[in-house]
Amino acid sequence: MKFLQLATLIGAAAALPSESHSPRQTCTSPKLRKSWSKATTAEKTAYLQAAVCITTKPSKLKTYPNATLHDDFAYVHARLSAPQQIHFFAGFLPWHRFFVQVYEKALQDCGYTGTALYWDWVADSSAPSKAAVWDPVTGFGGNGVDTGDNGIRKRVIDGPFKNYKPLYWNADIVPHWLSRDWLPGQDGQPEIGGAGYGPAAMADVNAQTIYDEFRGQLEDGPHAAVHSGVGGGFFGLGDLDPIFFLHHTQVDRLWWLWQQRDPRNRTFAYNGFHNTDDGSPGAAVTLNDVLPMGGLAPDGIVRDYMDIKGGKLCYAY
Ligand SMILES: *[C@@H]1O[C@H](CO)[C@@H](O)[C@H](O)[C@H]1NC(C)=O
Ligand SMILES: *[C@@H]1O[C@H](CO)[C@@H](O)[C@H](O)[C@H]1NC(C)=O
Ligand SMILES: [Cu+2]
Repeated sequence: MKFLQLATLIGAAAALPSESHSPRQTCTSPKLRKSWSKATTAEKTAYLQAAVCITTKPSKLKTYPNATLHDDFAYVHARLSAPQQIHFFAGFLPWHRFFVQVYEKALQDCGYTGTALYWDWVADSSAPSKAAVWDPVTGFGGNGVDTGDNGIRKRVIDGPFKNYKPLYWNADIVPHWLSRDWLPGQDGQPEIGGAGYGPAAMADVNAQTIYDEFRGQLEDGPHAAVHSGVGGGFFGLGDLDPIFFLHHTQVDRLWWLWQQRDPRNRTFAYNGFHNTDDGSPGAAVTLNDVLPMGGLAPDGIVRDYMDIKGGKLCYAY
């Protein structure tokens, strides 16, 4: 009797549809990704040291004589944005999930033993300029200022990246200092905005039940509001500010939270159309679509980046 019950249970578990999508049950100890404000000082220091290491290591792609590995990340992100292969369609979420993973590996190659960390800007939305991520010692430094030596751009003058000179601006060679230009506090809004990425904004995004509608509202809404709130090189493709990866790890976590509301239906939920040069909808997306990584890592397949504990991934939030 006891054996029969057990056999029935095993049979039922094997029949779960979610199981059939992840045949490789290799993710036995997923690594926890924490928020920056919950990480210890030692963890934050180790992360920042490795992030600085990436800005000093020579380029892997050799796109320019004095390019660094961090410049490679900026270059690939900008290059894949024209024509648009990574934003403004379904592929936005799996591509950036993959990009964060490639960066996490680069941090580890620089001696970091932790995981990607995220900036929980929903939690910080009522006073974003006070967020722990801007700390000059245990964070990424603060707003840019007019120093007169950075063209029209405000220059970040504190924190670990004050001496980092990004090579690219939108994949063009434009050496300049890292720039930020926070949205001023106005109309009852705190500095760096906040209403666009607070709990109410996220509730609207989370109300979407169709993958590509969720993706579109998250990308065009809170994700974009953080980019424009921080401003400067973070506004567009400009700098690929190192804070980018904390921002996109948060976007990744918000997608995962949405998937977790109905994991059987949503873990592999993926729909929508590719972009085309003339703006008309392209081919329908599929889980077999390629995720290009421009030489930073071998290209991936969307299906392998849908489940954070399956395919090519093994982490938790
Ligand atoms: C890289 O070379 C350019 C000149 O081509 C120079 O303007 C820039 O400052 C250099 N960057 C670094 C980090 O040395
Ligand atoms: C899964 O999605 C289908 C189609 O959208 C829907 O009919 C079904 O109720 C969903 N299942 C659950 C458990 O929500
Ligand atoms: Cu992007």
